[in-house]
Amino acid sequence: MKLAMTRLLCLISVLSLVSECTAAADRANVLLIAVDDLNDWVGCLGGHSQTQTPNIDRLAARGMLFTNAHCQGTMCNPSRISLLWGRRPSSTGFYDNHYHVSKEPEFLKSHISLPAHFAASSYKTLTAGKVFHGGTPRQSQVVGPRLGQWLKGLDQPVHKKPKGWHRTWDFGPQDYDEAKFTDHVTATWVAEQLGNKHDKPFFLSVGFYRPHVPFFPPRRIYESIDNIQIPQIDVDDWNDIPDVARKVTLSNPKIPTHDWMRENGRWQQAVHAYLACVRWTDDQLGRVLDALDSGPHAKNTIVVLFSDHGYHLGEKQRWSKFSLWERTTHVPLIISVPKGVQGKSHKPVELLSLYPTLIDLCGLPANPKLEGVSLRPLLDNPNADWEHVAVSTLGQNNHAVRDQRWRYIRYVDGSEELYDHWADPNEWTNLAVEEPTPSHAEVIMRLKKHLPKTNLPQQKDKPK
Ligand SMILES: [Ca+2]
Repeated sequence: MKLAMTRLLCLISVLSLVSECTAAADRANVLLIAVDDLNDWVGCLGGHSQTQTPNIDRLAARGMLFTNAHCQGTMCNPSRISLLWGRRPSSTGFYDNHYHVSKEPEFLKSHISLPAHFAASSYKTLTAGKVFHGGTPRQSQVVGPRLGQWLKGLDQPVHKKPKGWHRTWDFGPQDYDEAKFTDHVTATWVAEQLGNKHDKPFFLSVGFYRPHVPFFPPRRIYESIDNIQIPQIDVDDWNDIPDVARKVTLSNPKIPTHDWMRENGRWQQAVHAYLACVRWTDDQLGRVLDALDSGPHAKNTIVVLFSDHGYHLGEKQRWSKFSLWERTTHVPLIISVPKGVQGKSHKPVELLSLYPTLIDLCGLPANPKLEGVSLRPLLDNPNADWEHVAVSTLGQNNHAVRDQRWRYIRYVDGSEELYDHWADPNEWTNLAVEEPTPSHAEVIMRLKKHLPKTNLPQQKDKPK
């Protein structure tokens, strides 16, 4: 009797192992697509009337489009560290672009990155292009092409630049073979992986470089767009913005000033080149989606597309990222789950939610160090009750809080801004004046409660 019981227990144990293995094999694959410096100039978000992104739009149509998604770090490195390790910049001290994860700063050694978490759960992890800023192949097992932001000997300078500008700042068409453009090479490799069979479920992360500077699209794409429309500005916009904002957002000497762009007649040309880069990247995304759809993983792959942050092209009379305004924090975010709900969610969400969302969707163990919340309730019902806001950070103790209607900004010196997106989508009228109306004061009180309580000093372990 005892022997029979032991055999039965063994059998149950073997069956449960088999069942676990089956469950693991049945797990969905993940295709995580990062686009560098893409603002909301995509068709399905309506950010610019001349943008053409048919492939981003078709991905949005088959999944959930988050129309009110925001980055946590307001430039490449802090945004990517935040979403790939699941922690706010204010909880890690990674606020700027200096600390490359390839040098493995001390803090990150005690945390598990998103791809490493998937690898620990028996996923095959693959990567190509720019996913980690200053990246580290060690976070993935299989590493594809990781070319630079521009290609020496192929990309040709377009402008003679003022001294001191960052080396990447240039814009205009390029004339070499399109198959040699960095994002084309990346897409080719990713498409090949998607056509292959893999012995385990996979986590494939891909990062497209464009529309990051230099805005260098193929000439064919550049010349397909004309009569460029530039963004609207209000010449009096800066009259009600606190002084600290000027210091925080206009003090970077490495990027062009709006005055330089205007005085040199370059505003329209830069917008033109940016639009062309967006279209070019969208073409490469199309090649990846085609490969997925015609390959063996079409029905069992979660697809995520996001940008690390937005971008100013003259809005608020400034350029690039590095601000706490909508134009910097607002990002495209699409999550397409096999057999999932299709639609749009207008709730405020954070890129910080990607890590917990993906491990939730794939049935992986939780990671107690994550600070974001899973977006699963909104993937099931885009209008579900949602008490969360989106918080973005620029340097120590400068934050923006975004809900469905308002943006509240508080800087380290206590200065504030408040914008009503229903009345003022360009954020021209700061409502956090000396004596705000009672209703505005109430909004400020409510949003203030979401400011991070922890504001660690900037990381000091700069890589050598
Ligand atoms: Ca203003």
